[in-house]
Amino acid sequence: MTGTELGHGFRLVEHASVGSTNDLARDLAERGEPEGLFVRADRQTSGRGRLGRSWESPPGNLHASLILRPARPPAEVATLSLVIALALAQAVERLSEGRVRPQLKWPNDVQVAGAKLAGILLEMGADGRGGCAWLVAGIGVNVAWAPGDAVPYRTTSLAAQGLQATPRQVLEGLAASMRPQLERWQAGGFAAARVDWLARAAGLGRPVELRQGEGPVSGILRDVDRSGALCLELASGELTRFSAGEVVLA
Ligand code: BT5
Repeated sequence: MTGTELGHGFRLVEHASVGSTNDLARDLAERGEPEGLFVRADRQTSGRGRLGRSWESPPGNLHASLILRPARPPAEVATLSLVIALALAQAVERLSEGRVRPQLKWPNDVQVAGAKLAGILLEMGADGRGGCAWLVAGIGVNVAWAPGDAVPYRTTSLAAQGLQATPRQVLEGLAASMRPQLERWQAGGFAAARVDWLARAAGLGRPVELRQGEGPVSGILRDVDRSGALCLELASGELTRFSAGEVVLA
């Protein structure tokens, strides 16, 4: 077993600079590392987002990847990004003593007042029997720095929200809020976290555009259902569920 005790049943290894913490965690997972290990780096030289996008990862921000071996059905595993984003939002709220109240944008963003604070990137390995052998949850939080005009939407950092913290402090807070969330997910899936998630949902009842493989779809964001799917009300009045894509709030 690798790492030192982080608390709440998690372990930690730390590096100064890596390509991507997800790559390190993935290698360890493939070599049999038990779940519960966070790999953290001060900076990443090729941090990534979803769909091959890059993630700006300067020193002062949190870049960490958690190895999990989820025991729920593989179709549900993607909902861990919703649950981890919820845990992160709770951790930030607690660290700020209630002054910062993050919202959640389906499926993987944590926002403050419409600006992106953090993102989650899930990567999984198959077990050859239709299941998931390992999952790596990459978590990037803008603690000290946000990219500003370098990206095509609004971003923010904890520092910009008036919260001074080290990446390690944010990770410790996240570990504390993540443990009960993971246990609840393990017992009841996303359905058990849904009410808490919706209480922080950004854009409920508002017009959104969902960008996805078959082209953009516009509608009113009505719900995220018990399976974690996004429910949009289309112009026809029809309610349609989506399991992947990117929500852009109008
Ligand atoms: C995400 O992707 O939001 C997932 C980000 C996951 C990063 C963590 S850091 C630890 C671990 N190791 C990794 O290599 N990755 C994970 P996505 O929803 O695709 O958003 C990516 C987009 O966000 C980019 O295309 C940029 O426009 C924008 N972006 C890049 N850096 C950003 C930052 N620091 N803050 C806010 N937005 C950023």
